[in-house]
Amino acid sequence: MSEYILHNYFRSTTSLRVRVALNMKGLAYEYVSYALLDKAHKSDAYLKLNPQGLVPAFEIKGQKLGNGTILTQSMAILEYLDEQHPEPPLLPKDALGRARVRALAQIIALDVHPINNLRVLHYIESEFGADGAAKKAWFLEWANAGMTALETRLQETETGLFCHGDTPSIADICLYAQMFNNERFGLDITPYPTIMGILNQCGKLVAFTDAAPMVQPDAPKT
Ligand SMILES: N[C@@H](CCC(=O)N[C@@H](CS)C(=O)NCC(=O)O)C(=O)O
Repeated sequence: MSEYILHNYFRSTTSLRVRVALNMKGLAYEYVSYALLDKAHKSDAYLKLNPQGLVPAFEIKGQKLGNGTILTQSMAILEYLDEQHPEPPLLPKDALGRARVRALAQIIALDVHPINNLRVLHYIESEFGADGAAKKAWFLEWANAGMTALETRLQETETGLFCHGDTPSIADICLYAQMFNNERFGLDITPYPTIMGILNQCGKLVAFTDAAPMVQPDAPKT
């Protein structure tokens, strides 16, 4: 019996972040799917788990912390998992290293992902008439801005096989997850050779590939 339930969706990149971390830590979990296109994440039942109506939500069975047996916000969940299950670490041991890794992760988690999220794309469509081409242009503008900044930061000496040294951290997790959105919108990755190299390293790790959208139980069978 697993201790955790991940309320998520195969294509959700924030869910994917948590799946990678769980895999890295070797933690089993129950997978509960909410089809975003069917608005399952806006159901009353799901809003009780996460009033934001966003996936993922992470349930710890049998814990009584007030009402808070449900964790939300993927980055908070990653840090919780890292604190509870320190091996292998998702953050460096030194404070400067942690600040660097969090900054790299946040380029994606705070400055790219939120403005390219499904609800934002729906909103610019319904309120401002953005068609498919306009939504793609919107996505690419902000994703390329983030990738450009990240590629520049990755020229720093702390970068190794991964974003920080030779082991994966939350920065690599965010980058790997973002890659799937980038691909869906046809972002050209070739201007970002360091990012490409790091993604290649992530792709060698089963913890990452097992978290990929198309191998999840709710992914469409092809
Ligand atoms: N900051 C939140 C963002 C969660 C989020 O935006 N999840 C997306 C899927 S990747 C979602 O639920 N989107 C549904 C929508 O936009 O309606 C986190 O990191 O957990």
